[in-house]
Amino acid sequence: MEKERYNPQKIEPKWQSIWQKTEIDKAEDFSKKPKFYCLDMFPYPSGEGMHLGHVENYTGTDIYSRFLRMNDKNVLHPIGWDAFGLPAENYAIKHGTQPAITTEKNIAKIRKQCKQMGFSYDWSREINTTDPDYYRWTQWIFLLLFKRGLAYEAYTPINWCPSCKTGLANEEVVDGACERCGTTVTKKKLKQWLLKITAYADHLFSDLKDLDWPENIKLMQENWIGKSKGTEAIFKAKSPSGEEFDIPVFTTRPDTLFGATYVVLAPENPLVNKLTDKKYKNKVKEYIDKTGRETDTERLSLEKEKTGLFIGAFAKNPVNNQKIPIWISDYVLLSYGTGAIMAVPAHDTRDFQFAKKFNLPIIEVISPTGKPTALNKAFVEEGKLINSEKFDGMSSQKAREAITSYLTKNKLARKKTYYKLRDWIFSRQRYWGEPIPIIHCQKCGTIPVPEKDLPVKLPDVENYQPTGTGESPLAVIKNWVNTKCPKCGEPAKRETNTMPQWAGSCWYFLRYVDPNNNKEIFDKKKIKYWLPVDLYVGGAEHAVLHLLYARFWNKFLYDEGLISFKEPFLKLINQGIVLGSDGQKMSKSKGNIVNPDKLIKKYGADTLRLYEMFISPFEEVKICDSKGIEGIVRFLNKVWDLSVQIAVVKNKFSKSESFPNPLREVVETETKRLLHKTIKKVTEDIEGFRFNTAISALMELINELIEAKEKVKIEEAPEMWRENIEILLILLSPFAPHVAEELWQRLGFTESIFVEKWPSFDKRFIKEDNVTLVVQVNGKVRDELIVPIGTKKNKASELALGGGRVKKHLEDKQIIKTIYVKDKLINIVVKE
Ligand code: ANZ
Ligand code: ZN
Repeated sequence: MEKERYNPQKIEPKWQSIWQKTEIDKAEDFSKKPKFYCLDMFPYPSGEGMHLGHVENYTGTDIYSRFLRMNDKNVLHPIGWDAFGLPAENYAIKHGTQPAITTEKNIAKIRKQCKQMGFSYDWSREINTTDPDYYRWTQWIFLLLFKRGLAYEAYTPINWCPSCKTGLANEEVVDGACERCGTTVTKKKLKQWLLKITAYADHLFSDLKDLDWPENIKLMQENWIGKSKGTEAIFKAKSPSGEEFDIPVFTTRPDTLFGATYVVLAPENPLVNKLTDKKYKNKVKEYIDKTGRETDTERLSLEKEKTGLFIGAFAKNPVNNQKIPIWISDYVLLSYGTGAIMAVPAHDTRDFQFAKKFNLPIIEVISPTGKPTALNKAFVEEGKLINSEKFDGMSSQKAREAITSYLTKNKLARKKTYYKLRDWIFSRQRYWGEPIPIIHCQKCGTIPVPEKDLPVKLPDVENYQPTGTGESPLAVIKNWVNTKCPKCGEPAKRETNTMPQWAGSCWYFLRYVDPNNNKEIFDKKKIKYWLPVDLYVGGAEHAVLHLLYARFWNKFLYDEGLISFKEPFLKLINQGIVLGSDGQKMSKSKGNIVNPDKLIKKYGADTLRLYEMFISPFEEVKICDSKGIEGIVRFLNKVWDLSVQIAVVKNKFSKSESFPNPLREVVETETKRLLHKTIKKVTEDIEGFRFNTAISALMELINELIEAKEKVKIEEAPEMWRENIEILLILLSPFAPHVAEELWQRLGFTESIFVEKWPSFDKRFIKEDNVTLVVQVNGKVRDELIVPIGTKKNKASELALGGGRVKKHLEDKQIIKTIYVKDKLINIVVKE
């Protein structure tokens, strides 16, 4: 009979449909077993389908979920589609196909791929952010935010992408360019919806410390939120007409107050109008118009040539009543602190550049030694105070406190914390997003759509082209826009802006526990059982976008009493990025894209899974040259062949004495030891997401077993061989579920391998890395001890003295010293 070869194309679809039918991966609400919520960042279903980064992410969590289920956990491992956003819309503009239709097609494609990969999702919980039954609740949360004053409209200059023709959130502007298309972002004044994420700045910042997240992600969020503790000081100013105004300035360096030689207002600061002298008004207006188009990044740049104007007014430095001029300059932002600064050119780089250019006085007040130096650039570090009257000689740190409290007594200062975080610009002038459920009535103003009228469905349109005027394509659908005011019943108009692509993902992890509920957003009891998410895995590119927004909504829903946890994702792991064989990012233009479909077709999903997990540690960069894949193929063939051979031996010669093979006992002991070592290794490696080393342990195991077969035939020790192969298959099953399941069945099991218990290892079989230590008393060998390699002297002598055989040689004798030769001997020297 010809040997049957491993054929993934045959067995993989078979098991996928069986798992589908038996619903083996279903998560059970309220099960008594301990729950574990293992979440993937859900994909955007693009026309390209899955890429290798998805495969990597989802294989990792699939291994982990399968492993936990076999360890008797009730695992929630769901998937869904984050399907609103620009690509579907841009596709529609190009091809005229409705985004809803393209999206449906793309979802079908990626869903199929997920199934082909054998991912053990609970498919009964699938969600889609563009489904009205889903976005109804996104709109519902928006209305709740609106009711609490956390969603508001403002007419402000916003980031505008001239290519996407839409406003952008600050988080979507990367180095001055649009996060999506790379076009340089400009400013545009538009009426916008904003979410008051700043109300949560404090909690978003401080709660980070308890999260088991990669440090770099936490740091990025910290920097983005930008907590800054400092002092707000009042500079009294007089307008040309003699009116008095307070100019509050925010500074993190109140120790430098005596060096403040002028004040700078942001050009847009309302005080500018009040303080500017008549004869400067025209120039000031010109300057404001010119700078109004610049982005914050440009304005703060150290490379940018400083510009500015004196406005003809003066202020008083609160520490010494010095009269100092008031200027305006674009390097001061309206949106940060108080929109005004005290300029200390000696100790701040921008102020130094500005003072040099406009010939303003520079007074050194901090020196490294406490003595004046020759400044040729700003000295920005801390030091000792000089030129600061009674504070001279103090350290910066002390002086910050002392000067602040001195001014506070005179009501001229207070301690203050500011955040860099800005409110979230939440409206987009595009079609393919959730409609903002608001109605504008001439009489009643801004009126929320009543809850019973949700969802506000996206109407079909013919033209998806953004207008570029700042209106969404929805604005021209007259029969949709024109509606009645829910309050007074008079004709009114719908809000035509849509929500940003991040809206749906702000809360999707909550919906998975109750995806079909059409009475309420979710059943609180189910939330209580499943949440928070125990493990969240996805790409690091979401550090300050999705991950910040989702934390914000979670905190809001917590405050509303809808959920009882302040943080949604307890542990976060980022998979490493997958690069092409040339070590470059995969892209069409470079022609280095490796398509998972092709690999599945050629090698099967199990091989692809193992291959991606084997290339490098999970969190590290992976270079995908598909050379290593042949090694995986060989490995699976070995497992296949050995299992099939064992499967056909039907205990014929069990423990047979007719084969007195002298090697049998030795081989049995050796393989047992290796088996248990492998159980330990694979278990611990899966727990630590070290899939690559787990796989190499399995490879080592199969190689050793094949060698052992040369010494002891299967017929000679069928029980040993069965035990070996059964455990090997169980250990392999989370990584390569199809082949493990198939071979399990061939071994004669009628139940799925995934209902098996994960094996535990027996310590006794695991050879520790020990050495024999000779124990001497006065140079004579009296005992031997087995100790771990590298045992320290203290521990060794403690063990040596405790042993009964040594004790009797020590009785009544005084120990003078012990000599220790690590890993060899210990000699106890006593007085005879
Ligand atoms: C005087 C001073 C002296 C400053 C010195 C620094 C060094 P962070 O840490 O980022 O919060 N600042 C305050 N508001 C500003 C605004 N709206 N636009 C531009 N700059 C502004 O930075 C706080 C510092 O940034 C403040 O401390 C202020 O300059 C400047 F030797 O005040 B400092
Ligand atoms: Zn009305």
